[in-house]
Amino acid sequence: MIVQFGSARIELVLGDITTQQLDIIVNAANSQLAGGGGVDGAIHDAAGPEIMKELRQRYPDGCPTGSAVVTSGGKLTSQYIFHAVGPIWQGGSKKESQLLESAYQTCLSLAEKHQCKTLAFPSISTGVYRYPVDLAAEIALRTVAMKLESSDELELVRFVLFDQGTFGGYARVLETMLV
Ligand code: AR6
Repeated sequence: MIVQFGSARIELVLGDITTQQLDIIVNAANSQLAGGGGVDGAIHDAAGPEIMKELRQRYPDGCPTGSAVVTSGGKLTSQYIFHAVGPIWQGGSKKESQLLESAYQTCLSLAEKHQCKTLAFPSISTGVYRYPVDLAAEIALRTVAMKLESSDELELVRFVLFDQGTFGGYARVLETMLV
C-alpha cells in the first residue's frame, strides 16, 4: 500500500526489515541498548557484532524511552541504524502514547539531520512491549504523515510489518487517513 503525503510517500509492506535497502533502518531497541529478541535480535544478527560494539562505546548510558540513537549500518546496505526505544504498554495511563510518538519523532528528526531521504520503520512496541497494534499504528502513521507534509528532505517512509495481523492493523488506519 502506497500513499502520497506532500512530496513524499508512506509505504506499508509485509516483510523482514533487515532486507530493506533504504538509507536508514529503525530498530525497536530497549533502553539499555542491550540487544534482545524480535526485530532487535534480527537486526543485530544481520548487521554484525560491530553494531553492539559501537552502541557500547558511544552510548554507555543507554537511551531513554521515547528517544533514539544512531549507529552505522554494519553489514546491512543501509547507511545508518536508528535504535529507537518505545514504551512498554502498561494499560495506556503511563504516557505510553506520548512516548511512542516521541520515539517516531526523534527518528524523523534524526533522518533530516543526517540528510537521508528514505527510512524503514518496524512496528515499534507492538511485540514484546505489547502495545496494541491498532493504537500504535494510529500514532506511528499520523506522526509520520504530519512530518512528511512539511519535510523537504524525506522522500519515503516504509513500514515493514512482520505479520499479516500487524500489516492489516496499519492498513486499516492508513485507509481512514485518506478520507
Ligand atoms: N522485521 C520487521 N519486523 C519484525 C522483525 C523483522 N525481522 N522481527 C520482528 N518484527 P519487538 P518491541 C516485528 O518485540 O515490542 C526486544 O527484545 C514484531 O513481530 O521486536 O518494541 C528488544 O530488545 C513486532 O510486530 O519490539 C526490546 O527489549 C514488531 O517487530 C523489546 O524487544 C516489534 O516487536 C522491544 O519490544
